[in-house]
Amino acid sequence: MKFDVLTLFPEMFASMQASVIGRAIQKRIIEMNLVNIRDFSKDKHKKVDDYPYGGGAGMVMRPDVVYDAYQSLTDKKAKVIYLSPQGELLTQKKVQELSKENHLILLCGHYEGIDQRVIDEIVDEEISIGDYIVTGGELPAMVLMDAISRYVEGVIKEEAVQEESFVEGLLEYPQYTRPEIFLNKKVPDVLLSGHHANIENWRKEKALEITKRKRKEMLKGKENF
Ligand code: 4G4
Repeated sequence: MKFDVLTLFPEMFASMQASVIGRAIQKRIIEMNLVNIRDFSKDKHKKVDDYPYGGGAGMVMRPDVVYDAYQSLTDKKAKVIYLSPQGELLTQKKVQELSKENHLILLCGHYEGIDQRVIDEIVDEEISIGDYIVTGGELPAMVLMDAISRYVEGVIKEEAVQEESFVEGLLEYPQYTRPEIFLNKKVPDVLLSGHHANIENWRKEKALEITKRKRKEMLKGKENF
């Protein structure tokens, strides 16, 4: 999977080099190409934003600079995703769908966003990672890349991805590791029993119980559970 990222703050993506995604990048399973939108400003002060027509607070990213940054990428078939609070809410289903692409271009906005004309011209999908605002599209882009990368072969153990579908549509069952007794609390006996069918049943029950307690609305239309 190749990600091209159009951003004013390429340094923010250094944190992707750590942990699981960092290893996938080293293994060349994931490629992250950072393009600094500011490099495409023709202004002597490298300006990329300007006042909004019609007035109002804040600044808007200029369409010509963003367009030139996009045009510097040569793959015109790659899907372009704009991370924005107005986008379609990201779901695990959407993440899985996007993981089937070979190449994605992620467009990160700042200030009050980007001039609508260039969005209409180059963006295929507008995605939001949740109903809240952050200062730029970079953190949402990193969330999206991380979530997608987990589905790319070789990034994480296949069992780990499959375990999630075992309790699909439910919250996760609780996890335990050593020591067997911690602060006078013992690990549930069934998990030490080695009885795989009982363990599976216990985990399904717990997943259901936790979902009922924390996220009742997730069970709507699943009354057979
Ligand atoms: C585009 C337009 C995404 C990008 C406006 C981006 C939240 C999300 C931004 C803005 C973002 C999200 C500055 C309002 C950058 N905030 N929920 N901010 N704003 O996915």
